[in-house]
Amino acid sequence: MAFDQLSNRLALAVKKISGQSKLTEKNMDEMLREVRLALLEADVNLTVIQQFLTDVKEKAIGMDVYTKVNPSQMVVKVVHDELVTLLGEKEAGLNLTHKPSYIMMVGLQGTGKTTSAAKLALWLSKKENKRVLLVAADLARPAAIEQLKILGASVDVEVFSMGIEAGVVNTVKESMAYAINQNFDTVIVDTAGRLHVDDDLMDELKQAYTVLRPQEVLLTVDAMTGQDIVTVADSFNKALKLSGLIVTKFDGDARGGGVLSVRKVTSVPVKFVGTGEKTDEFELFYPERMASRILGMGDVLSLVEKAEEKMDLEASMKGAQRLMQGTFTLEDMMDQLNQVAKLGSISGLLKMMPGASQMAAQINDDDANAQMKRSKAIIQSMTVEERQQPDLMRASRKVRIANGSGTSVAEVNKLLTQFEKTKEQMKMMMRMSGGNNPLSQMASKPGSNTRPNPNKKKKKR
Ligand SMILES: Nc1nc2c(ncn2[C@@H]2O[C@H](COP(=O)(O)OP(=O)(O)OP(=O)(O)O)[C@@H](O)[C@H]2O)c(=O)[nH]1
Ligand SMILES: [Mg+2]
Repeated sequence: MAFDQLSNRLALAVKKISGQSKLTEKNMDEMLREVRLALLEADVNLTVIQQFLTDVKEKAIGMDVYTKVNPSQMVVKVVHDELVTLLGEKEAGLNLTHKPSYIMMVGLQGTGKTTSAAKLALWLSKKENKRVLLVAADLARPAAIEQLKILGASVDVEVFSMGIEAGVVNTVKESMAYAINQNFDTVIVDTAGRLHVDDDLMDELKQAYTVLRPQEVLLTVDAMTGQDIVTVADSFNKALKLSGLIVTKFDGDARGGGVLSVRKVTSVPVKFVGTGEKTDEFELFYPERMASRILGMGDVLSLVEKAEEKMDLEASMKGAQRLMQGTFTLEDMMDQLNQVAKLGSISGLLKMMPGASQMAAQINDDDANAQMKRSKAIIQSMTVEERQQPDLMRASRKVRIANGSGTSVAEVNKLLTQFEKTKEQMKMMMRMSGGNNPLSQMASKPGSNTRPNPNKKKKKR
């Protein structure tokens, strides 16, 4: 797929920074350098790259990511949001308010005009419930009309043609009258291509354009042509005022630079992508999803967002910090249980974490919830003293707690064992990772999600 290489490169750049326990201006600059190389390799326009990096840096400073919990993921979010901006914020959609609305397909030879015309016809009739008419106005060679007729039949859409001798302007005029008369909603006009942008081609297209006065002029560009996309889009846009791009052959291994640059340089949005030769291999272009895909971490982003919204970060951090320091108590454990409950189902959470989806499949949410509730009840039945010093727990106390929480002594014991185990596992994880995991980052940044914390220097592991 297009963008795969860029995606791998960016993932590497970002992975490097997420291995850092602390985000500093220095490792931020290092990451930006990697991002720059990745974009250069993907053949993104130089001015676009420069602006992109400046924006990312400014946003990161503006968000004060250096004092945030898990700052590296914040940086990933900043990079992601800037990619979205680059690709056009929101899906562009088509202007279909006129009846009939006219869509003109233009593009260089072999870029996929005819195929995309049929794909779009299918998409409009399926998704938008439109009665579509295809018009054969590529009269450069007889085979073009035949190709459109075959494609039209395969998507069950009528094709209007007056043969090769009729002339482009005449064909367009007649097709408009026919569409109005026959009550069509949308008319898609297929036109001829050339090897290069030349005056002959532009003259012919301009004539058709003047007659048709289309609401949409869609330029097909081949994803594989890289930076040429920008140059071609620019010349077509000057002559015809493009309303959007269809990027074809996205299923190939294009580097993606042209697609990433074209919006910024020409202001023409990408509206669709073609992802194969078949007529249903065609998708609306969503900048948001594309950016997530490029970064290969769409789900982590929603997880960060969800956590930002729902969790009391301050409280979680304190708990995590004490966990690291070995001063984690049952009270903290209850806090954590409450925090996790706020985020929704356990399996849902696991699914959002890369590599944990298998674990998610093994979890029964009802069991997990019931278990969590029982654990909370047990802790609630303890005195403050007992919560802070579980070692105090004797048999008689355990019976009291079991009765108070409607559980059994066995379950109380199980919880206490689990609590000790968690503490042990945490210590082990800390030793193994040498502090390079998200939890240790949390531990080293107590309560620092908004305000600077005077106790910051006191961290220890
Ligand atoms: N893999 C892949 N092939 C595509 C895609 N879109 C078009 N093609 C193929 O590209 C070739 C050219 O497509 P056409 O639709 O004939 O291109 P055109 O712009 O109409 O070409 P001319 O009319 O000769 O200028 C055909 O073999 C299509 O099957 C796509 O999204 N993916
Ligand atoms: Mg064609």
